[in-house]
Amino acid sequence: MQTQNAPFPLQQIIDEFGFEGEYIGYRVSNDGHINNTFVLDFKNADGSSTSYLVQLINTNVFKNPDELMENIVGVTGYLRNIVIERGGDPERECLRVFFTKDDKPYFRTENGECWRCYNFITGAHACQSIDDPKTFFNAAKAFGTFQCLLADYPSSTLHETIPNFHNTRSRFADFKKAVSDDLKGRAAGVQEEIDFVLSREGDTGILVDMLSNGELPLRVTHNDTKLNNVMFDNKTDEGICVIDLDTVMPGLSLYDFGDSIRFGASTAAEDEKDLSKVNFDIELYKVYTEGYLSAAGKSLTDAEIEYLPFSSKLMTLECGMRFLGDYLNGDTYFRIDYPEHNLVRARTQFKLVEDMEKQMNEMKKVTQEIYEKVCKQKRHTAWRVRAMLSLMDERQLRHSLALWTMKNSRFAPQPGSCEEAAFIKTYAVPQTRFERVNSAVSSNGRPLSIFRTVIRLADWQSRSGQECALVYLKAVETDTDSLGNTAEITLGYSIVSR
Ligand code: GN1
Ligand code: MG
Repeated sequence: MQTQNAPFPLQQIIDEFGFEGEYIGYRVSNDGHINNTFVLDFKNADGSSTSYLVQLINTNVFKNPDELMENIVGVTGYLRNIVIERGGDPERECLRVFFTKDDKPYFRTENGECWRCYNFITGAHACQSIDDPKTFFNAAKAFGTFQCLLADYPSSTLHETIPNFHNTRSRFADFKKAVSDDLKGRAAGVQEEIDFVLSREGDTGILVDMLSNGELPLRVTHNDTKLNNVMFDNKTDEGICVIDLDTVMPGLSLYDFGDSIRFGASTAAEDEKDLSKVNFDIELYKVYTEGYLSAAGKSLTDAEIEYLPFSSKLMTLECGMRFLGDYLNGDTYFRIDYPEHNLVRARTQFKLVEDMEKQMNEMKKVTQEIYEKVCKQKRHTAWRVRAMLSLMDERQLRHSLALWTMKNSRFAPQPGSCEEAAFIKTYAVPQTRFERVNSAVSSNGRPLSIFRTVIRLADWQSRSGQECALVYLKAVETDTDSLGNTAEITLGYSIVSR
């Protein structure tokens, strides 16, 4: 047993989390710049093996590990339920927090180190760069879906694990402080890079202001959507699980989109020294936009769509100024492998910003084109359905569903060959999970939400032999009385078959 040299308190980890089996060894898995991650392998009595992902939480970055883990326990539990409801494999499609013998989501060593443990996702891999554009498309779908799944998560229960994380204006203020403090005397050597940032101050407040003016909606977002924060299935290459949930907080969809483009739509690594190799790749931008909009586009507002290109540039500028600021501060935040590492990273980001600025018009054009292609039909349906909604109550919904099924299902009895009432009872609307797709104000001024769900009728193949899926929507109005109590009233349902 390699207990002696392990860079983690092995025996304590085994005791606290109650791992069984024989310890085989560990692998270092430090894809990120913040936490230290290890995979620990154990051999079970029956000869099989089990691996665990063990992480040393960076408490310099995450100052309040209790709040951090409360967020993650909440979000992972919520996602787990959805995966189970959808018939997926929760051990592979979401993270699971292991609890200690004292029922805590992490433990603290005598010297203050905080250790946590997750399930190790088997049969999957992370990607550091894009060899095949399909990978980027799959990452986009995974992040877009992640955002949709969390659309109804109670965001008020989430702690802000890093305050002002993507508040670019406040990041800019931090940067200016790093320049004026110049703790390591490095500023004079990087004046050109400093000026690059300072000349773009005007950009830094744009999204923040739109959020506070109500022009952009606050959502539950991931906030660190690097390509290597998705696990891809080894066989299908689908993005099966979004990881690194430390920064899941209320935020803008644009943060998630922009940060993915920053990292993934580049022709080189984040720390490539040869800047001639670093270019913004608009083809990859298109691929990501297509994947992201196919998963989340229908729930985005027009303003969100419009600012997708700008957010890509802004998130890249923000990350660059964070790297450069950390270089000036003496590299206290991001893990580095050599003294100039943060400076090298900052330079790649600025090169990408320049490229994006040059291609901004083209980015805007292709974004609109993709949006038209991917989302227009769905939007149109949503509006048409909204107009019909108040016409249908639940009984009528069941009725239509049953009739639709009779007409389309290969196995259903023909209309007339059985009692319609009995049939309707059999094919009652199943319990299912709705996702919010649109918000509006009802005619009496109350907030109105449109929810959507898909019911797959796997056993009832259609006459053409294809799997049947029913999409249906419901409208819910929220009523608030003078004491602030709220009640949700379902106004109506509508089916859109597909
Ligand atoms: C950090 O941990 P990692 O490597 O996924 C950072 C992100 C940066 C990213 C740059 C908590 O992410 O914000 O965009 O490095 N995470 C935190 O590569 O600061
Ligand atoms: Mg991270």
